[in-house]
Amino acid sequence: MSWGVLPDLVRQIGMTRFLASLGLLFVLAAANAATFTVTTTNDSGTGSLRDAIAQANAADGADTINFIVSGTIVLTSGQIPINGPLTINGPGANNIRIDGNANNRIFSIVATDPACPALDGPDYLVSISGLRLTNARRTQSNAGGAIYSEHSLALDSVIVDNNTAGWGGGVLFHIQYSGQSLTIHNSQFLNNTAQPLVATPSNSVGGAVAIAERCAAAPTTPATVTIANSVFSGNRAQPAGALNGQGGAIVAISLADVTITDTRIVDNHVVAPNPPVAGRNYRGGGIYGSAKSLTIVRTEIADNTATDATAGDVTRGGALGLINVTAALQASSDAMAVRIINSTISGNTSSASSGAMWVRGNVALELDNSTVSDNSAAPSRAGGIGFTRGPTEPPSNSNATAPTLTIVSSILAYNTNSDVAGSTGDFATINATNSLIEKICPSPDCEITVAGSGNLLAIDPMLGPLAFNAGTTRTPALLAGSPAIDSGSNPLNLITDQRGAAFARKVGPAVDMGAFEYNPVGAGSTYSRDYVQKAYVAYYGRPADPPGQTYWATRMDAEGGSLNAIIGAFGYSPEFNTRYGQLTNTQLVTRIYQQALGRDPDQAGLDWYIAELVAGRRTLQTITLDVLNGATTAPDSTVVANKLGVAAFYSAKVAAGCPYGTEQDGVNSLSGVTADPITVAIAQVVIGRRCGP
Ligand SMILES: [Ca+2]
Ligand SMILES: [Ca+2]
Repeated sequence: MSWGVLPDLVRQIGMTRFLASLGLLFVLAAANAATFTVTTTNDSGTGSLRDAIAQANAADGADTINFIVSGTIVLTSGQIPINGPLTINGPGANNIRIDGNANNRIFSIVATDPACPALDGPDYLVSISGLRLTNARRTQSNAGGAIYSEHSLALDSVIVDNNTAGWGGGVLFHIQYSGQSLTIHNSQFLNNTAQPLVATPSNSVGGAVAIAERCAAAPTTPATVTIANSVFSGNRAQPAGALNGQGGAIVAISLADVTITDTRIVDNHVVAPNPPVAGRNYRGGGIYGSAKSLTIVRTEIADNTATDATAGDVTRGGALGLINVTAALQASSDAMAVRIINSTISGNTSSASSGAMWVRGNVALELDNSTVSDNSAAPSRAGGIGFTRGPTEPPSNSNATAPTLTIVSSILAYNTNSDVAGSTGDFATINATNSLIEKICPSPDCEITVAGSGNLLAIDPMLGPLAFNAGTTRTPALLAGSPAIDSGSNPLNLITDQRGAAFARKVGPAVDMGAFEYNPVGAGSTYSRDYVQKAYVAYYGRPADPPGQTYWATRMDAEGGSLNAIIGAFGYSPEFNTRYGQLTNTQLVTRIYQQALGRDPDQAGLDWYIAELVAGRRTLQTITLDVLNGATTAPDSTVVANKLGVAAFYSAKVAAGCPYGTEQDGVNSLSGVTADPITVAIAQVVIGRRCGP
């Protein structure tokens, strides 16, 4: 064959067959990764997700899977293996659910899983976005309820909910490659559980996510875990029998560099069996573990618990358990570097000790511009942060290195019994700068001293309750007159406070202590306040809370009296994601109609709005304004007016000192209001019963 006949040959047999004849097809495939499309919600067969992934596995190179279906895919023939680089672009977590059928894992990201320490080839990246992964149950092994991965994994805009496994109820990420990464962005992990499901169970750890070395040999470095703009809520580590329970939401036992930003870790739990088993431990209601570094920024860690119903002395760390007792990692250069920046740790509980955090061994803990408040433990035990050393693992001639605490421009307050405590001889000095510590440790035996300048000790910081002060995470606001106002510092040159975006880190002459910057803004114009109230009712289905109403009214005034320019920010909130994130477009638009007008949309209106949503011309937030502005004739206009009247009544009661209650309380207050004036009177009586007439 001379080169001169090549063009003709290619024309005759086609380029693909020509290259294959030369053994070059793999080059073509690698260079032109294939795209497969899911066209059916069937579990298997042509057009199914399972078939698309099988084809991607068989094709060389990094492939892409898209969807042109929505609905639910129930996996009736087991988990789906992914053995190479792959991008799965789901149509949105509200639009498609992958259901594990309560007896399967969903994705297994591993090729051959050879015995340790062998690898199944080089690392590869699997990226998954826009899916809801639900109802998976790993009953064939301990690991990974919805996803098990031995390779780099990126999750974006996924909902992982109601999955169960021995460890990593949602996801187990196994580290074995230098440079391997796990990223979780814009996602929600809800109500996943680590609990024993197999005959030989391992410890129940990491209700939502577990991060661990695949092999027991020397830890892998570097490895990175990045979590941003996400919510972990309702997850549990729930051991039975002689198993430990650790990390209600997240457990990490590795030398990874872990970063968590702009995230809520709330209402997660470690629950000890009743009765607990001697020698077992139950730690870290939110997060437990060890890492090379753990950096937490603009994040809320709240209402997590480590609970033992018998009130025995077995639980530690309602929010966080931080541990580095590995015998080989006790030099100061091997300290686990933990930095908590612009964040709040509040309302967490351990039924024994260390309600906020339990810190053991060679850990260097630093709090920058953060607030640790309202955490609780058993009477006479530290509700705040507990420090201890104890033996190394494996045991050596000496105990583990003592942990250290540095706090900068931070607040430790309102924790039961004491804000800080240490085992005798294990912890003696807090290095503090421009910080407020209300109760250092129990008197009269306190052996902990504070070194540093600019500190306020044994003083009330005047914190408000943990609340959405118009941010996407909750903060305890500084109340007017707080000594923390303008008493802090900002060596990290932070631009904003915990709430991000519009909230400057420095307001007034100096930065405030803690995660929240006090800003004595005006209340906003009456027009803007009324409009914001209307938007709360229609979009969130509840009356505005006073700080939120003030904040958005002020911003609306700054935008020239239009909410349109900031409606996107108004509508982006964890509250919305948590309450409505799992609804379809039809359900969402219907809900807006119900909340604003107390009726379902007419079919033509519904169809039109959904088409606008799908085309990206409108968002739910702008539809909310459209629906409100369109309600100009009775009975719609009457319903809007009545709901606003009750909402204003509710907001006024709260402004006068009545607790807002839960978001659901707010929703309930308006749910019965219609065009009939009697419903307004009834709603006001119900509110008055709680708040006084
Ligand atoms: Ca492939
Ligand atoms: Ca200030």
